[in-house]
Amino acid sequence: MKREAKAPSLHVELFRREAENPILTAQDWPYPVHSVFNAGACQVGDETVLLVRAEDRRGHSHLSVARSNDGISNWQIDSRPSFAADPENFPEEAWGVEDPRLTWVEERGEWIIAYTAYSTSGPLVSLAATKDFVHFNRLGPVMPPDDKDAAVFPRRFGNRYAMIHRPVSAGLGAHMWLSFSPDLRHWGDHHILLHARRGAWWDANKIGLSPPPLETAEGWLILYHGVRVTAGGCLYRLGFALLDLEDPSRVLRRSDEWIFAPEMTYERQGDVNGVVFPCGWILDRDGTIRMYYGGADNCMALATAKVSEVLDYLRKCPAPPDRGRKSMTLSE
Ligand code: BMA
Repeated sequence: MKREAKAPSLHVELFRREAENPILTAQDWPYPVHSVFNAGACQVGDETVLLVRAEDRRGHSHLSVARSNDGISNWQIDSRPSFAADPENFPEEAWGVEDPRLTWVEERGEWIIAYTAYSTSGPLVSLAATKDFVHFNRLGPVMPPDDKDAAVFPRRFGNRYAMIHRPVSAGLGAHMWLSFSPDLRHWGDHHILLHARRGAWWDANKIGLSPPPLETAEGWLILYHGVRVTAGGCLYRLGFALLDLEDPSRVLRRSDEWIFAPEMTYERQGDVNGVVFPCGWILDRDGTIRMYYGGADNCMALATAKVSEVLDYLRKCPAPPDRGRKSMTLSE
């Protein structure tokens, strides 16, 4: 794919695109796939590991492990699907597995993968665990359809794990919810976390968590995608929120403006035009956030930001009016 320079903008851009973008395409795969996008990401020692969604020519997706020392180039990609759908044992994976989010859970000594299992009744949230990205242990489906865009927090609150996810209610929008579990298997105490806005807003029609929550000194950093339905199709853009560290149901800040949007050809044109879709990010020791994102449901790209600049920006963002759990009800 042709490389291109980014057009100048008068906005302050928090994320800078990698010059080598797109960093991974279907042509890099060691076996035939149609497209690669929406990878989960983590750092394992000296290696960056991506768990990449690869779509085949049936339209079904599986997950492929790709490893690199610099997180940009020389990817070593597993020679066959690393995590393939297993519909015989897990019927909810009938139409594939998609969009993984990886969370290192220190007390368990393993990564918890939240992914979309595409069942014949619609997409739902499933969890799996791995210690090495070679062996995967499924915990099974944890939310019924339609539900996706899920990630587990890296630590418990009190005795309970917490997960953000995105159920869809017919005709009433698609909002981000927070749920709790004693064991990662049984989830409850569901309540709404962030609403999709309405009307002209960039995040009017649907919102969903993008990468897993990132712990910072000032709160859980949340990057989410907002969808606006236009005459030309859906536009997927990104915004920030900040949650209270000890009570993640308290939303401290939310950006009014989108902070990243499809601009480059590899984001504007693909199987689904106008999509930037990160499922993974890595915070490096020097304070750099590496955001790995799918471009136009077609390729993988990378953009970086300084976490200090992101937090400076969020400090200037408004505290949402529906801040705090007390003001929210299940019937909202
Ligand atoms: C969402 C998800 C993503 C996809 C995006 C744009 O609903 O299914 O996997 O990248 O739509 O098509």
